Amino acid sequence: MNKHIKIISIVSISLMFVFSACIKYKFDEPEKTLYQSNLQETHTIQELKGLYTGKLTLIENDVIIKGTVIANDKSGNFYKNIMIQDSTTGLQISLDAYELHNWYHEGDLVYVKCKGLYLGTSGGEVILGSKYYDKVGRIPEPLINLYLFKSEGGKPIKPKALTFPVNINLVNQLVVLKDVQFKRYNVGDTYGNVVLKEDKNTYIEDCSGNTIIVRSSGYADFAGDAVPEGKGKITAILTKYNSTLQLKIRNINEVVMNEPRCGSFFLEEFEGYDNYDPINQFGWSSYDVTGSEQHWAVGEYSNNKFAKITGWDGSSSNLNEDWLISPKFDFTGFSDIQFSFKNACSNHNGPNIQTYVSTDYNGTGNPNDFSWTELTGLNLSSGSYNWKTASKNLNDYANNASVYIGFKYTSTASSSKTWEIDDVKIEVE
Ligand SMILES: [Ca+2]
Ligand SMILES: [Ca+2]
Repeated sequence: MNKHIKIISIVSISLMFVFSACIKYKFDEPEKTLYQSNLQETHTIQELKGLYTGKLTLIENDVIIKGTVIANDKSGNFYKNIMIQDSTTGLQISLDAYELHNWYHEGDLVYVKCKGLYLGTSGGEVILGSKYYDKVGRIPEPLINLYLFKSEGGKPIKPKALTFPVNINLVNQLVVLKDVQFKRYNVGDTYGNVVLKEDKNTYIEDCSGNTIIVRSSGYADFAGDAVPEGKGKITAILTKYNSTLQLKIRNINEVVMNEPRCGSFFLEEFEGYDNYDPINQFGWSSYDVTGSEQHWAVGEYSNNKFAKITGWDGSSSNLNEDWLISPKFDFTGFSDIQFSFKNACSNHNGPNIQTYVSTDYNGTGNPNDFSWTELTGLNLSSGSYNWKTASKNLNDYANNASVYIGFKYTSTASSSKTWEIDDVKIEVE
């Protein structure tokens, strides 16, 4: 074979490979991803949602919507659904199929012929799908291409700026939240529950202490990643589950936190709490050792929230031992650790609040099964709900990776004060 023929043969064989690769790609992808270019939307997404009657609603007319894909199942954080968005709002479409990201990429333009589909709710939000008993369910895979059509000309949607207080109109849309950080107790922990494969909440805060949940699936490809320490921005879908606003990450590369953190090492003002009773959020836990009727809860006075407990039931005192236990603190790398908190109490007779530190507490158990060292000489309120600030250096705990602070409340059958705790703060150097 002369040299030229040899080269031509190689080129031909290479072209055959390229050609067959193209054919294969075409077979793999488009059979479920139908393109149809002559569709015209009749309704905005907002108008479509307006057709929901308050119960499972069949779309009987020729309603067509158009939207851009803002989320799919690529990272595993969204399961069997895609989200599309137009100029009015976003919409979850429930689809009974896997690997939806191979059909509906972020930025793809999608038309939905809604006639024959149903509107229903999930977590209080209107979504689009098929009928499943008396609820809205997933559109069966073989039927998807009767309703969803792709069109040329799609491009990724730019996230809208999210600020506090959250604009509820941005729910179901792609948003970006800037100058925020994960709450201290989430740092270094995982995004999702990879062991139980369950959803998990982590919390984002701004430098003024406003917070929002970041909810991540245990199946997400980033579920086992460590939550970053720094401050920065997060791009995600703003979702709402009943009254709870949540950010859902679609791609972990959209969490960019590499600036220094703002604020104190730790500050808890108890303002962001939505479960008042008992306190069991943001890494705090209440452990009720005795007197199950009474325990630590969030109280509020003059637009200020705080942790509160009393053994007084309105007519008599009751026996109680109740612990309010902080998130776990990692003091690795710090030598100067200043701890302080505000406290106030009622004028009743009763024991004072006691403050302890533990390096062996496991985060969930009965605190009496672990070792605690009492912090003494603290500046405590003498009554009339006058706030005092107690402070103490915790330098003895420098470089300890697991430190808990516990506020121990006790009352007896004959004496009980009301105690309040606020502005629990740690500064480190
Ligand atoms: Ca407060
Ligand atoms: Ca109790």
